[in-house]
Amino acid sequence: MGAARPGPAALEIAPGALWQREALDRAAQEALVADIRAILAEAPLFTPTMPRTAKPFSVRMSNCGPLGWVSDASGYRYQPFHPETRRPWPPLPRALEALWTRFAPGAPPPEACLINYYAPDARMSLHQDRDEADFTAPVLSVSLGDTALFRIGSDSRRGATRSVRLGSGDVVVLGGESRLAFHGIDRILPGTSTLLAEGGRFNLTLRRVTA
Ligand code: MD3
Ligand code: FE
Repeated sequence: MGAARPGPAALEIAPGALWQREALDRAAQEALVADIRAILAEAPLFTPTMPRTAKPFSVRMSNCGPLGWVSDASGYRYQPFHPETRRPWPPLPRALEALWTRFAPGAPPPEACLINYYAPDARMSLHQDRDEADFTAPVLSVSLGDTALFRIGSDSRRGATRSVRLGSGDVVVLGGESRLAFHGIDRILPGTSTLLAEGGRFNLTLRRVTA
């Protein structure tokens, strides 16, 4: 926050992955956080577990939109209801639909928004997102709160990777070849944003799930 950053042009951080720094100003970030808090009041953060090992994720999650991503003993999947309350996910806020129109013009409407919350010590190991039936639509990521050290490689786990610091208000559009790229969050840089009173970071990913 605060410090000047280079201009409005998107940077291609991997083939097809466009990083738009400070796409959202402070007021837009605050409005989105208010939307997220209202969603979490209806669909609380839950702690997903790994299918094989039952090990808990350090990231806590919720969703909005018709479908939500969950992980538990039965595996990874999209489903239309919260795993604990069994209630339908809250609808997608209009502001997120507008971001999709702005950054993924022409793509079919998003069906899921995964909400990831990173406490200062949370991380996400290198993985691919391949639980969707449609890989032609991009994934759109919005970062809110503390800066994260994000790593992205290629569609091979052994390929070279590049790291970038995702700040609050940054948007990344993962399309084309990058849609199946390995990626993860190596760490959160605590105390780098004043957006969230509790600290840490929200990441929102808008996704098309069905073909
Ligand atoms: C590259 N989230 O939810 S966002 C995830 O910051 C996830 O919470 C991270 O990886 C986070 O699955 C990274 C950037 C991102 C999101 C989706 C992608 C990069 C991606 C899908 C395909 C390729
Ligand atoms: Fe991912």
